[in-house]
Amino acid sequence: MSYVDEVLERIIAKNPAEPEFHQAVKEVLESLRPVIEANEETYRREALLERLTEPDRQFKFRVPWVDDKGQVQVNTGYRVQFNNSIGPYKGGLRLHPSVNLGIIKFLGFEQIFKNSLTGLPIGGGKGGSDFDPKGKSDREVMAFCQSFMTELSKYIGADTDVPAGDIGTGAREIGYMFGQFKKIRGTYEGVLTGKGLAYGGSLARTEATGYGLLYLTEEMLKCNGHDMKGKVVCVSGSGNVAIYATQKAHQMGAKVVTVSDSTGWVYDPEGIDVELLKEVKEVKRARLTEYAAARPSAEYHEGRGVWSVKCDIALPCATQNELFLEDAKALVANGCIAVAEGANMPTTLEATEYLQQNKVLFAPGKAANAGGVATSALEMSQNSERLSWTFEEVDSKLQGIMVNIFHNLDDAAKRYGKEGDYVAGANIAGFEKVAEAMIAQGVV
Ligand code: NDP
Ligand code: 2IT
Repeated sequence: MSYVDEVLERIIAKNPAEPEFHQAVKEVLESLRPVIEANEETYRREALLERLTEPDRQFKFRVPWVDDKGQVQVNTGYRVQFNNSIGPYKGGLRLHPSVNLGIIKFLGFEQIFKNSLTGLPIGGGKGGSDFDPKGKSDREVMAFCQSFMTELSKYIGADTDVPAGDIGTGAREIGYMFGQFKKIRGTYEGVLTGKGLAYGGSLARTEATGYGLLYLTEEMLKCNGHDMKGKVVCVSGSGNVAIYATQKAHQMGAKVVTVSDSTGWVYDPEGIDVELLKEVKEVKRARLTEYAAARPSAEYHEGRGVWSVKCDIALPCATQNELFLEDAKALVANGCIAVAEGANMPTTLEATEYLQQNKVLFAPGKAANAGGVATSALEMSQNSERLSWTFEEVDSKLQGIMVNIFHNLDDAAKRYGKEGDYVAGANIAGFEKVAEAMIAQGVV
């Protein structure tokens, strides 16, 4: 049996209840086959794939807090420190009722390669909790965040592990967590990114993932004889990534006609009104029904359906496994030319394969959404030098990083005779640097 197949089999047997983790590992290892085969003896002796797929360590802890009625609630907290061979662990904190160890491990594993692709010195980690911020008062969110950080603070630090936002964790949650870290540890350090501008945050971090997604998409289109101008775009999600992807797409002359949340979706043929969307989602924390109620051109539909709308470009920006094979078929039938993942692993393996077979340009999340973590690393740099850069400075660095990522994965794909396969390109380019660092640092 090949080394890749052996490792895949062992991972499934060892971690049976973690389907998302299996999916992420399978995608990476499948596309690394040519690299592994070319170096099989060394990698086997080094047990490189076994070491790469086993986290350095993982923490699971109780998070008790008191709700507004005086009732004690208990959630589970996680932090998986996956790989720090190229820099301190770095990755977000997801707060969503679906969170479990397998989901945090898939996200942490993806983060290793994503962070490597940024070209910046950051390792891979991820964390979160099954706490649901939806419908909670600010006081309840603060109570949860303080309790979560009371435990998490034992494991993190500006030079060891630097968490950030993800689904359900935005500026409010990061603020409460930063306050608690400072109170417990007594140090003022850049231990979290995505901080408010008043206390060490970076300009453009809020926009970075969505903007970065569009910078990479535009470069991919350009290198394949297209551009963003005049394109019709379907976006899913309506959170941080979706909002700023929509804003940048509009700035580039495209028109975004859909957004969604976990209960329904909006079709707005005149183009999504970003200011209204921000008001509904960032200020009121309300449902998309409120967007539709305030916007005469918009139709609201219950359930899922974004990918049935005819578009040139699809940008899944909500969550994992939200674009299935039947969605991929609908996109191809409607003439879609490109799919770029704003979310982490939103496209199933079968859907990805179908899109690629049908010549749809496909940019995987670990490359396309790397602008968020890249700008987090720029926030770390600013914190270290105790300076703040202008919006333009950060934004232009972000743009350079995203263009560079695209060319790195394009080149890596070509080197292995897989021209245009950006999934393979991203996995290979991300892996090469991490593998080199792991081998150079010995068996640790
Ligand atoms: P937000 O919490 O701001 O928004 C998430 C959006 O996705 C919401 O519209 C939410 O709807 C929807 N959503 C979440 N879970 C589900 C679900 N199970 N089914 C349907 N819809 C769902 O998160 P972000 O925008 O920050 O994150 C979106 C994606 O981008 C995630 O995959 C995240 O890992 C990834 N990402 C985020 C980065 C960042 O910097 N924030 C960086 C790189 C990747 P509802 O409000 O109804 O729950
Ligand atoms: O998935 C991701 O890359 C993030 N949620 C951002 C991580 C970060 O450290 O900014």
